[in-house]
Amino acid sequence: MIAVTTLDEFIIDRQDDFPFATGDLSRLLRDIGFASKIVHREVNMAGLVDITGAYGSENIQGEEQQKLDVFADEVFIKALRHGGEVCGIASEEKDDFIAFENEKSIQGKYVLAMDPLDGSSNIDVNVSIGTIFSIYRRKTEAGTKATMEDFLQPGTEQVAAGYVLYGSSSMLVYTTGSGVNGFTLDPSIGEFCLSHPDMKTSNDGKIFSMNEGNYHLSHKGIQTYLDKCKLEEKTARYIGSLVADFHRNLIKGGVYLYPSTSKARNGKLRLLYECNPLAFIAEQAGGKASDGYTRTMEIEPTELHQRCAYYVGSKNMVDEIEGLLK
Ligand code: P6P
Repeated sequence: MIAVTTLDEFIIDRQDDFPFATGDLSRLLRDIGFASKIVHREVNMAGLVDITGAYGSENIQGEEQQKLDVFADEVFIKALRHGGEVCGIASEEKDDFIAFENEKSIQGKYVLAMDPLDGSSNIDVNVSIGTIFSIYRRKTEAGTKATMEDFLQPGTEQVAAGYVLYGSSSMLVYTTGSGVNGFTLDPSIGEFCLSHPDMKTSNDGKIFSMNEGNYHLSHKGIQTYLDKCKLEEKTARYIGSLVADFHRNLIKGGVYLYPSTSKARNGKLRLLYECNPLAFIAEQAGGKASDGYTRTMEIEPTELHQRCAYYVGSKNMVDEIEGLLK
């Protein structure tokens, strides 16, 4: 029997690194791991059970909700409400944030922002999809209902962030500000096991990831950067699923670009539950994330679902993009 470190063991071991940790964040991370296993199971059955068809209703993004979107949203909300560690949740699938009122949750020290199933348009074509989450300490007093103030915090205030990638295998990758660690789900024992300790990304990379259908809609500096990538014979890789593209580039080196365009003035990606959590991971792994002018984690949020341009990955590549935009 090979010795494996499960996610739960790792979280508890690392809790000792935080002398004042009361275990609340540890329990919250374990609740996220638990909910991820349930979503993993449904994602892996998607082809078999009639839950891949479009759900019919639309979310705030005006996108048709795939049934798995709704399922994942409900699984995480139920698990976190039951766990009682968060007093509120902001979700891509919900127009407004949820402020829990039950006796335990209203005392919760944290709030969570999430995209429960990003890239869900890829579900019925069997492309990897992912969950992205971001955790903050609440600003308002424990025992009161969460308010918008608890959610509109810059990314620098995150206490933890991570993602789950439902791919050829399911992985959970997270940081609490002391490095990045990756866990692979072993379905035979139902545990996420430490498979990628202390993940680091290279300063440079050969991979650039962008929907080049937006080339002519993008800033001249972005066009120059893309032209340069081709002259340098870099590799174009774009799956159309942020978590999958981000994860590949984190491991192999590379940069993901979603610029603001003449059609989408503020880009497409969401600051709170897509850009900030992955920016935290990227920086903790030695990479960088910005909107081309400002460090992503220093952008002051003003709306729950606000969008921002996003360049994330190998530091030197993001630096080069910023140089061309300035
Ligand atoms: P486009 C999926 O909808 C998503 O939010 C990301 O996962 C993905 O990288 C991006 O949008 C794809 O957008 O405009 O290239 O189809």
